[in-house]
Amino acid sequence: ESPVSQAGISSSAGRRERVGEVDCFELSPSSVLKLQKGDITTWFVDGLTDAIVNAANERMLGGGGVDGAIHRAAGPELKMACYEMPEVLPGVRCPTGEARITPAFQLPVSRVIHTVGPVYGVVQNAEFLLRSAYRNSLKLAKDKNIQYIAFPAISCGIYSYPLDEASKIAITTVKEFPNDFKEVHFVLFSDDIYRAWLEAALEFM
Ligand code: AR6
Repeated sequence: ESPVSQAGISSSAGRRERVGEVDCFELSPSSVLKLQKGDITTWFVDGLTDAIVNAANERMLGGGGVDGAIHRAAGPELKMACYEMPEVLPGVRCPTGEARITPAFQLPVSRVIHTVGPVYGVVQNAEFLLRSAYRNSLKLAKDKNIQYIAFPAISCGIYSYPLDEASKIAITTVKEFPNDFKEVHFVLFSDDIYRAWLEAALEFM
């Protein structure tokens, strides 16, 4: 029995391949989507053309969850770099749905892309804003010639986006992006989130 059916997930995707702990799906003949469980602060490919995405807040000065973990691992220079980003409104360096880029300092990747997902249940257009957060992160990465990018599950912690909806949005936004990245990764912190992403990838890829 395959690991997929053992996990109780309806199997369909012919283009899924499991390599070690990583699930791989073809985005294009030269581009792969990869899902794995893990800690995004230790993820890297080459330290030159790679970036991780941070699920930040509009102030961009750190916080809990993955944001706190990324700031701790990057060191205090990251907060200084964020602080220097211009405010577009008082206290707002990155409006919800947009993205900003900084160096990564002590992290093993070359850059950190900071994006802000919606707080679920507070705004009407949460789906649009979550899509925008993924899409604007991908656009910024492409502008900066990033070849390898890793996302966490934006809005799925403190901002409490339901996992089944968030995973569909994340996977379909990456799939629909005209991307020529070598690899787009999701590094997912817990079993339930990893399972939701795997189900969405099996359904939509
Ligand atoms: N690696 C990968 N994923 C992680 C890690 C990690 N090291 N740590 C946590 N996660 P959250 P949000 C997962 O709450 O919902 C912050 O205070 C976590 O399990 O970090 O977008 C910001 O400053 C969850 O699946 O982000 C904002 O104020 C996912 O990362 C607010 O939280 C996102 O959870 C943003 O809330």
